[in-house]
Amino acid sequence: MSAASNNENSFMKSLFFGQIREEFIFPYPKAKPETAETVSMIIDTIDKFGKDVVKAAEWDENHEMPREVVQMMADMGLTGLAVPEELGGLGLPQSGYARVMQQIASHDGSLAVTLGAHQSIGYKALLLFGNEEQRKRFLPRLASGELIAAFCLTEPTSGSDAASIQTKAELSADGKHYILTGNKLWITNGGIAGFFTVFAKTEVVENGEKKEKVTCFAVELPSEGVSIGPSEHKLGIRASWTNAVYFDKVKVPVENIIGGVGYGFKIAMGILNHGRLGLAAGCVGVTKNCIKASVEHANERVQFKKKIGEFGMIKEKIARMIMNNYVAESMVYMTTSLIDRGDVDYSMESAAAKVFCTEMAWEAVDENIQIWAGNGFMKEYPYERWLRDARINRIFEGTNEILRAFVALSGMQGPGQELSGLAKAIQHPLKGLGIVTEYATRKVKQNVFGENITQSHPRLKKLAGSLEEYTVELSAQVEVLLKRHGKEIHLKQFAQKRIADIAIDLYAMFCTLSRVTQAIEEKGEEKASMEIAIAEAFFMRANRRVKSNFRSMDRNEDEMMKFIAEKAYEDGCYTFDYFNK
Ligand code: MYA
Repeated sequence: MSAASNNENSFMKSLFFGQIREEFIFPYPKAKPETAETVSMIIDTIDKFGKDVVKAAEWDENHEMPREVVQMMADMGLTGLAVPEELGGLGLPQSGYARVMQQIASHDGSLAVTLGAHQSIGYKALLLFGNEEQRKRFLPRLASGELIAAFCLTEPTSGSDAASIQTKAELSADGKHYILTGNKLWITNGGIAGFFTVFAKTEVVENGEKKEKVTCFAVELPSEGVSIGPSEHKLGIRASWTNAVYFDKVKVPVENIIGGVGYGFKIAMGILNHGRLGLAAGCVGVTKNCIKASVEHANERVQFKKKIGEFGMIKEKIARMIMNNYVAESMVYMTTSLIDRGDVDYSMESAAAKVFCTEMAWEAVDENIQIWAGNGFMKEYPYERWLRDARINRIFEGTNEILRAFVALSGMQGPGQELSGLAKAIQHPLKGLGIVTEYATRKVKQNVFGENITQSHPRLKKLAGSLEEYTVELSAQVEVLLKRHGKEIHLKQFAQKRIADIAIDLYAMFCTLSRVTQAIEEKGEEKASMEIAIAEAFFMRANRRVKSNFRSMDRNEDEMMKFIAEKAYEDGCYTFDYFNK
C-alpha cells in the first residue's frame, strides 16, 4: 500500500511532518444559512416519514422493506441529495448531505444503507468524474429515483485488496464496446438497482508495455448478460438489498467509461473517501438514539431504591457516549467542510472519521443494551436490532483494519520519501546539500520549539499544548520507524496500528479543540461549560491512549502475540483444556 505523499494540502499528512496547518481547521466550519434552512426542512420531512411510514422492526423480521418505500423517499427528494439542482437534485454540499444521512440513520439502518449505497457511492462516480454527457444522461433519472444505483467493486476474491479484482472488460473488435465478464459480491441495492458503477480490469499500454488496469463503467439495466443473485440473509441491516451481481459478456458502450480507461482504481478510492463520511455521519445519528434511550432508562429504572442514573457506573457510560458523539460530530462536519472547500486532500481525515465513528457507534449500541440490561436483550425492544445493524459499519466501506493501515502508511509516505531523499543526498553530499539543510533545520526547529497553535481559545491552552507536543512526537516516532524498517514498514502492522490510533486520536482532538474554541467565542465560557467539560474529559482519555501508544512503540508484547497467533495457525485451534493437560 502506498498513498499520495503531498502534505501541502492535507491537514493529517502535515501532522506526520510535525506541522500543524491551522488554516485547515480554524475557525470551526459553519453551514451556510441557506443550506441550514434546506437541511432543517428535509429533517422535518424525514422525521414525519420515520413516524408514519418506517416499520423498522417489521422490515427486519421480514428481511425486506416494501419496494414502494424507496419510491416514497425518492418522491421526497432524498435520492437526489447531492445531484446539482439543474440536473434535478437538491444540490446539497457534503456537510448538508452528511447531516441528512445522520437523520435517516436515526430512523433505520436498512433505510440509511439503501439511500447511502445509492448516492454516497452508487452514482458518485458520475458526480465526481463523469463527463457532461454522462451526467445529463443518468443523473436526472438517478435523482428522481427512476434509477437506483449500486456500486460494484467487491468480488469473491477481492475485498480489502480492491486492486485485485478479476472482472475483465475487453474492447470489441469494432472498438465500440467493452465486453464485461465477472462476478460481484455483496452488492448493496443489487436487487433493486437499474444503474451499476462497475469496476473491471482492462488492457492498457503504458510506455509500450501492455498492462491491466482498473476502469470504471456505467452499466444500465436492462443489459443482456447481467443477472442478479437472491437477496442475502444477514445479521443486521436485514431489510436492505444485498445481492451478487453477475456480468456475462455484457456489452458496455465505450461512452460509458467514467473518467478514462485505466483510472478506475483512483476513482473507486475517491468515491469511498466521500462514502466513508456518509457512514460516519450515520453513526452519529445512531449514537444520538442510544443516548436518548439510555438517558430515558437511567431516569426511570429504579434499583436499590434509586434511579439507576444516580449510580456512577451508569453516569460514566452516558457521559462517555455524549463525549464521544460530540467528538465524532466534530470530526464529521470538519471533514465535510474540507470536502466542500474543494482544494484539499481529505482522504486520511475521512478514513479517520469512519474508524472513530463506527467504533463509537458500536460501543454506544452495546452500552445502551447494558443500561437496558435484560430488556435490552429482548426482541420486544429495538435495541438488539440497533446492535445488529451497527455491526456492519466496522466492516464495509473499508474495514477498520485496512483503514488504519491506510492512515498510517499514507501519513508516513511523505516523510519516507523525504528521508530517502535525504539518504541519497548524504551519498552525494554536494548535490543534495539543500535538502539536508532544509530537512535538518526543520527537524531541529520542531524538536526545540514545536509548532504553536495560535487560534485556540486561551481557556483551552493546556489542551492545545498537549497537541503541540504530540505532533512533534508523532513526526519523531515516524522518523524512527522509517529509519528502522525502511520499505518494510508496509509489513509492520503492529506498528501501523499504533501510529494510526495516535493519528486518529490527534485528528479527533484537533476537531474538538476547534469546535469548542468556537463555542466559547460565541457563547462565553459559562454557557459553553458542557463543551469545555467534554473537551477536557476527551483530551484526558485520549492523552492516556496516545501516551500509551507512544510508550509501547519500543516496549511491547508484539513478538509474543505473533508467536501465539502463528502457533495457533500451525495447530489449527485452541489447544488447551483444563481437564486434559
Ligand atoms: S464498497 C467496498 C469497500 N471496499 C473498500 O473500501 C476497499 C478497501 N481497500 C482500499 O481502500 C484499497 O485497496 C487500499 C489500497 C487502501 C487497501 N484516497 O498502492 P496503494 C492511492 C486517495 O496503497 P493498494 C462497500 O463496502 C494511493 O495514493 N488515493 O494500493 C459498500 C496510490 O496512489 P499513487 C488513494 O496497496 C457498502 C494508489 O491509490 C486512497 O492496492 C455499502 C495505489 O495505492 C484513498 N483513500 O491498497 C455502504 N487509497 O500511486 C453503504 C489509495 O499515486 C453505506 N490511494 O501513490 C452507506 C452509509 C449508511 C449509513 C449507515 C448507518 C449507520
